[in-house]
Amino acid sequence: MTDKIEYSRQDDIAVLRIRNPPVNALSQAVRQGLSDAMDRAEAEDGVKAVLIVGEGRAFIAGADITEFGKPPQEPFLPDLCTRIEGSPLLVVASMHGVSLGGGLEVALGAHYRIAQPDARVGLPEVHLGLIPGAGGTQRLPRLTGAEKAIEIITSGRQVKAAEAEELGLVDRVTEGDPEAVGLAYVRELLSTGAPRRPVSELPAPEPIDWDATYDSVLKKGRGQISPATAVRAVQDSAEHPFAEGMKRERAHFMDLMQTDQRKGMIHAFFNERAVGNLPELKGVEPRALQSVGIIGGGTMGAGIATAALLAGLNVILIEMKQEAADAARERIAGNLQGAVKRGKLSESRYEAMMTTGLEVSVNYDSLRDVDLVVEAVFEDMGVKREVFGRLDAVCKPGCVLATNTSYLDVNEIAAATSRPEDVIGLHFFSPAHVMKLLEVVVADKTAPDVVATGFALGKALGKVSVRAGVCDGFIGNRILAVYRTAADHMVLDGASPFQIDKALTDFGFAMGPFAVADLAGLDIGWATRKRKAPHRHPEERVPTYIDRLCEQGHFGQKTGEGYYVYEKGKRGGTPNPKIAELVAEEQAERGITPRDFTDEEIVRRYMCAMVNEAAKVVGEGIARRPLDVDMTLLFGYGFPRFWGGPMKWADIQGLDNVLADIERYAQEDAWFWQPAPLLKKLVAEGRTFDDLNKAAS
Ligand code: T1G
Repeated sequence: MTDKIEYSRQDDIAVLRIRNPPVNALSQAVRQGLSDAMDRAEAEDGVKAVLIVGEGRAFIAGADITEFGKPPQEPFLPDLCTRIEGSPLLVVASMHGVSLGGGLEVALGAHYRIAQPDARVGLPEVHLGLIPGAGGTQRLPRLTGAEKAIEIITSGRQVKAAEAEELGLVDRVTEGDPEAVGLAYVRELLSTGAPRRPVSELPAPEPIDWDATYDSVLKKGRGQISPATAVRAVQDSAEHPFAEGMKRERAHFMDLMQTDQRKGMIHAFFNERAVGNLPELKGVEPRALQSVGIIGGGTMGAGIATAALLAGLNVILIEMKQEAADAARERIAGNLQGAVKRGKLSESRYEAMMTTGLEVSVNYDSLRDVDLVVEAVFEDMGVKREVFGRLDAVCKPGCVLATNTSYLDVNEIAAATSRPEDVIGLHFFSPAHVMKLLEVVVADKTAPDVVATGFALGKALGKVSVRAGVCDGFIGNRILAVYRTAADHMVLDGASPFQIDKALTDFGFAMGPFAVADLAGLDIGWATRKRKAPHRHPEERVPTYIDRLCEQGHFGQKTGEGYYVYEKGKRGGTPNPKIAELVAEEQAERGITPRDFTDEEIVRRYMCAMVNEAAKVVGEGIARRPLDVDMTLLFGYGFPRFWGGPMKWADIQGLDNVLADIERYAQEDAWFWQPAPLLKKLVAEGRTFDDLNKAAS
């Protein structure tokens, strides 16, 4: 037996304790150990029941994701679950922490299930581009019915113990040591002569409208295929005997295991964790972080304050005037009330945050004891430097001074203080208490422990923090500017903004670039174009048609008209007929004869522009690794998670194919399509962006 399973006897009960830190993933050794331990329990005299428990903080977190993509090794998990279920002994699972994926499937193979009140169960395989592959799509519907099973599987959500008990997923919820309460439950079952209760022998679920369910899940998946596949697997549980259903589930599972979407989503899973592991921060202690000062209580400042309060930090928010300070307090209250309404925050904790957690002031002296200050004032260098000069005078030695600027030079801001080593960029994304991405922008003189403090704040706020160097737009906005320009060029050459938006939402983006521009406000892009105009390269193609709309005061959703026309109270907009006229005028001025674009070419150009600029960002060291770009685009820019990020997408396409396309496009516009040196280097060496990730981690 492997050392992953500790076998012990409590009278007539065999206890199988899984020991595979950190979360008892079902590695081959664990599967082998469980199988051997079941054999042993059935062979020993006097054993009437088996109790399965997990050591540490989780029952079982699921199959071992590090094994995916490698040849499967026996015992296969579905066989193990069926083997456990088929035991002549009474088998009970005592669940605590999380029981996810294969973890829940092992528990469903048991005859009874007891859980801790704070335990959570779920089948999150769709978040990995898969479906449950060890009987989950066959056993769960037999307990909860097809509709609820499909909701749980396609959402991948974690179900709290109380709800799981209501659904019949667990039989008992009892507080206490999982082994102790498990043993007591087994003894109760034995004393009452409770029968073995194989879930597979329960009646098949009642049929539902499978095709309608499949269609709605497919639509909701926005291009991701595994949730819809799960519907078909559950349908199999209703239409075939259990054994046949298991075969069909396995076939679906193995097909999905081969997909690019599974590669992309596993890439995202591991790199969401790896992105915060920076070699240069190993052993670097962050500074104390109990109280946070925020300068500016507009949407961004109030959002940051909300995130900090929700993380249990004390917040002192500074505004220039009492009226603005009061408005900021209202904004924060509104944000927190949203969390209360969603059941994420209790009324009592809300009251505590708004009374003792938050102080709003018009006096900078209130900041003298805070551990970190982040400013979210107007995006103007003069204003920022003035604020930092005041912070330098007021804040205690060692206080971290952070700017939330989205593109200004953090070195220049740091130079406004006597302590540039304490200055860092913390670029939040609006709404700051919702968006997960945080760019931690490291200036030339930023001290390592200040960088570590930026990451510590990000972790406390539940962010995905990415280290960025200083340049215009850091990582995300710099790359966005380029792929957005590629879209603008396609409009000038004949594609409509509406076709481009649709092609990209079909590719998996939540919104296309023009709908995003309407949401953010066309005035922002307009101001950026005016700011950059004096420095433009003569070869740059910058469309002006949309400026005409801005000059008329149309800035998108906030004014009711932009690329789209928005009706009050209606979601989404309809294409603005003015756009075609404005584009045609500019094409005539530029002597362009518009041509047709296929959706495929639109996506390809858009993605090649994104990857090319991303390769420059990595090559220049603005992003440490390609995975840092992937996580930036996933968590800040709505990039479809099932591709894993633009760099993973490029690896899957083949970097040689991407470079060939860029070189072909460069024949039309050599200035815009200058191939990134890093991309050319990797292609020449036959390496991938993932090879770089491995070398850098
Ligand atoms: N396999 C391998 N490693 C895993 C793992 C897993 N299933 N889950 C977590 N880890 C590692 C993780 O990479 C990290 O490593 C460490 O554990 C702590 O994780 C057949 C096929 C369990 C809720 O999708 O959701 O079963 O970075 O930092 O925030 O149907 O991890 O320390 O080196 O996330 O407390 C289904 C995935 C698999 C669950 C804990 N299960 N994991 O969160 O810690 S597919 C999942 C999680 C499956 C079957 C199918 C979370 C967590 P390192 P962490 P956490």
